[in-house]
Amino acid sequence: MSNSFEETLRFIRESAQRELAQADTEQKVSQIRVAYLGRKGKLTQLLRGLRELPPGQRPRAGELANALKAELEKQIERLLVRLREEAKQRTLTEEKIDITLPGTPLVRGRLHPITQVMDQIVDIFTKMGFRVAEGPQVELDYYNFEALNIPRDHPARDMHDTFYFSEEVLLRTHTSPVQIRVMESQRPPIQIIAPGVVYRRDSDISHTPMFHQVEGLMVDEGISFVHLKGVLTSFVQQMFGEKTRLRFRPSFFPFTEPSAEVDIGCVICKGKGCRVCGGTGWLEILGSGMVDPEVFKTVGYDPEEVTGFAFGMGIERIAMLKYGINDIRLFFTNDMRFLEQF
Ligand code: 2U9
Repeated sequence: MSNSFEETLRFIRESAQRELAQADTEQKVSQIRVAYLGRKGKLTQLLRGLRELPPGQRPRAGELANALKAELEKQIERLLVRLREEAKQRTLTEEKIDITLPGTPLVRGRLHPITQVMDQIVDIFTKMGFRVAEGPQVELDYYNFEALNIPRDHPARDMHDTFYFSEEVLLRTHTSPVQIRVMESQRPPIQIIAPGVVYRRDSDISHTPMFHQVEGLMVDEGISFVHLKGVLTSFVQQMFGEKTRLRFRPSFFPFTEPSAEVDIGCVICKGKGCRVCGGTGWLEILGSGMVDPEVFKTVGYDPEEVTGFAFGMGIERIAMLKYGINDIRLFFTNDMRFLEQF
């Protein structure tokens, strides 16, 4: 066999080993493997060149070259196993977790105060037999106003600062359209509440452009003001306490006749008179009344056959009175110091 072939083999062997001795990462070892044993590697090229040797020298040369190939492969494999193990040990020591360190405290979530009050109100009425009804927030002028006895030129439209999309389409200013839709689709008896979000162009210490309402409607033969008083008295006592004083004060709404607003004895001064109740000793908490016969006619009910009562309240106002909050905007600024108190 030619000396030069053996020399080349020795040279390859020594240089591969020298390089492997210095390789301290898996990546470097892989690069060495490619450089010697890969498709264009030094040893692979040499093995390919065997066919240029004289036939008599080929078997021995092949044996030696293959032996070197096997030796290098074994060496590389052993080195890789060692490096992987060393890397593992390093991470185990470096990434040790100190279980005595204090953890990051978890912030406990809770329901928004408006949701809590809303749930409580819904609970009180569903226990009295009312069912929850829902409807769209983007409404037609017809359901929000016309069907509720509020025609276009009616002065009551001024009370509702409305967000309009077009002449006919608007953001509902109360949940009353839900009751119209329910009456359109079914016959009495009806006993529903309509909780939900409503919108009015108004913003100050006691108004936000979006707020929540719960309205109620009970319709059947023989429903009278007595039923209205009974249901609302029971509601007030469950919501504000059994001993809460209340009064029904005559009022006006286009969709009810007669109408009454409900006041409770001031929760702050207990009726003595203070700034919150304007010195009257009373706080207005909801509006109510007997459904106007015009509204019944619009949905195809005969006002000679059925009567009904309705009521409506703003949830933010109820929550403010219940918790003694003086600025409605606190509900919507997402200040954790405020929200965490509920
Ligand atoms: C139908 C018929 C009658 C719902 C009613 C009130 C009185 C009322 C206000 C309370 C505070 C709105 O959020 S607020 O500004 N609501 O005073 N709402 S009677 O009467 C209806 C509803 C639907 C078909």
